[in-house]
Amino acid sequence: MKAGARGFDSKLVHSGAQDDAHGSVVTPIYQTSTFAFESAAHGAECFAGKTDGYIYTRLGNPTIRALEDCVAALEEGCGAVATSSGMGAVTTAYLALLKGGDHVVSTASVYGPSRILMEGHLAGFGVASTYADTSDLDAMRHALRPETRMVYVETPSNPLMQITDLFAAAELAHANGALLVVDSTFASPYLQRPLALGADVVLHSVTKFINGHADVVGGILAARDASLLQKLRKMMTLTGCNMDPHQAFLVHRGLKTLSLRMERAQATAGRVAHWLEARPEVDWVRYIGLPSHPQHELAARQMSGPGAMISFELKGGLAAGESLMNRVKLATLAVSLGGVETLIEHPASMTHSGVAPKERAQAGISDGLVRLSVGIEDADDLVEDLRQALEPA
Ligand code: LCS
Repeated sequence: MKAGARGFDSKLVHSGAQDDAHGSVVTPIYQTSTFAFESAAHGAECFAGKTDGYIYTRLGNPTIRALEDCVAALEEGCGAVATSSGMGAVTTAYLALLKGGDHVVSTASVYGPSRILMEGHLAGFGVASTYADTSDLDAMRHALRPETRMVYVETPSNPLMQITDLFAAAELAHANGALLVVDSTFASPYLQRPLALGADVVLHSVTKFINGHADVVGGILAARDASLLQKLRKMMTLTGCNMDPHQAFLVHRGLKTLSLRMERAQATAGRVAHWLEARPEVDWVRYIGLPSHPQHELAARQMSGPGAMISFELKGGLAAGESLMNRVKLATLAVSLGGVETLIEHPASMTHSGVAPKERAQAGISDGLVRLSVGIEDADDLVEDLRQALEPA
C-alpha cells in the first residue's frame, strides 16, 4: 500500500497494489496456473511456508492477493481469502470452523442457500443448528447451547433488513466459547466493519456491492487473527473454491468506486423508500434509513449509512407485487443486488424459494414481499418508473 493511504477511500484506491517488473499502476492479471521456482530448495521452502513465494493459483496468485489485501485493509482484518462465489465463502466458513457435534446459532432470515447448506447438508455431518431472530438479543441468548461453537449473523439480513447488534452478539458468542461470523454483504465494508465490533470473521458475496457491476460472481472472507485466517485459507484450497485471477481483477477494479457508488445508491434509495412509504398502495416498507425500521437507531450506531436495499409489501399482496414486477420498465426483474442498475425481485418464489414455507413465514418473509436493490440511475426516473408500475393505466 502507498504511504499515506490512511483513510477508507485512500485504502480503496491504493491497498493491495502488487509490485511488478514494469511499474504497472494497476495489478496485472497473472493468468497462470502455476509459478516457477528459482531452485529445488526454493520450491521446498515455498511448500514449507518458510518463504512467501507463489506456488499454484488455487493456493494463491498476485492478482487475487491484491484484492485480498485490499479487502483485509478495508475490513481492518489480518488478511482475507477470496473465493469463487459468496456461497464458496459461506461453505469455507462452515467447514473450516465447525465439526460434528458442534451447534450453530444463525439469523433466521439469512440468504436461503446459507440456511439450506447448514440444515440440509452440514446436519448430515453432525452439525446442529438453531435459526433465531438474532435482532432480538434474548432470542439469540436462548438459542445458545453449551456446544454452540458459531454464531452466524447476517446483518442487514436478506431480504428483511433486520439488524443484529454486532457488539452484543460478539460478547454473547465469546462468553459461550463460540466464534462470531458475520455475512456483511448487504452493508459492504463502506457501511459496516464487523471485525472492529468484535466479530471473528466477516464474509461477503462480492458479486454484490464490492464488485458492484453485475458482471462477476465471487466471495471473500476476512479474519480477525492469523490462526483463523490460516484455517479459512486451508479449507478454501482443499475444497477448491478459489477465485480466479481474471475474476479478481474485475472485482478489484469495481471495488475502487465502492464509496462513490454506495453514496449515490443510498441517497436514491432513501428517496425511493420515503416515496413508497407515502403511497396508498403500499402496506409497509422496510428500509434501514426510515424511522419506521424497528432497529433504525441501532443501525445508525453500527453502520455509517442505511445502504441501498429496500423491501416492501403492497396492500394487494402477492398479486399486486407480481403486477408491479411485470410493469416496471427501468428497473430490471432479476435476482442479485448491489450493482449500478436497479433490480427488483420476489424472495418467496426466487431467492428464498428453497426455504420451507413454514420457516419462511416464521422468518417474516411473507409471500407478498418485494425486494428492490437501488442502483445509481436518476432518482426521478426510478420514482416515475415505480409510479407508472403501481398506477393502473
Ligand atoms: N450472502 C448473501 C447475503 C447473499 O445475498 C448472497 C447471494 C450470498 C451470500 C451468496 O453469494 P453468491 O454465491 O451468489 O455470490 N444473494 C443473492 C440474492 O439475494 N439474489 O441472488 C443472489
